[in-house]
Amino acid sequence: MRHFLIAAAVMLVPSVAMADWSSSFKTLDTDGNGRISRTEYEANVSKLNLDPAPTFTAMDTDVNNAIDDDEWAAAEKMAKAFPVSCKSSSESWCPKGY
Ligand SMILES: [Ca+2]
Ligand SMILES: [Ca+2]
Repeated sequence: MRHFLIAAAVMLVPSVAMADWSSSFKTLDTDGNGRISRTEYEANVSKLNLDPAPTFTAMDTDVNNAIDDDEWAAAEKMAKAFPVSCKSSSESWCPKGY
């Protein structure tokens, strides 16, 4: 039983190679109000080592100058769907038609 639990715990540890977006949200939301402001994003995005990092404008789909949970989740999906050719570009965020 003990061995089973250890094996299960190992499988639950996320790959360190993948960015953990839900903890990244907390890293960016420095005042803890549940939304990432443009100021918070631009001050802290470099800590995440995202390559490429989405631009604030690309994520803020309702243009209220804040990234909420839903917008962050959408950004995660976009980033993980990024084609390799897109990643080789230094452009901040690929055009929608890729
Ligand atoms: Ca905030
Ligand atoms: Ca927004």
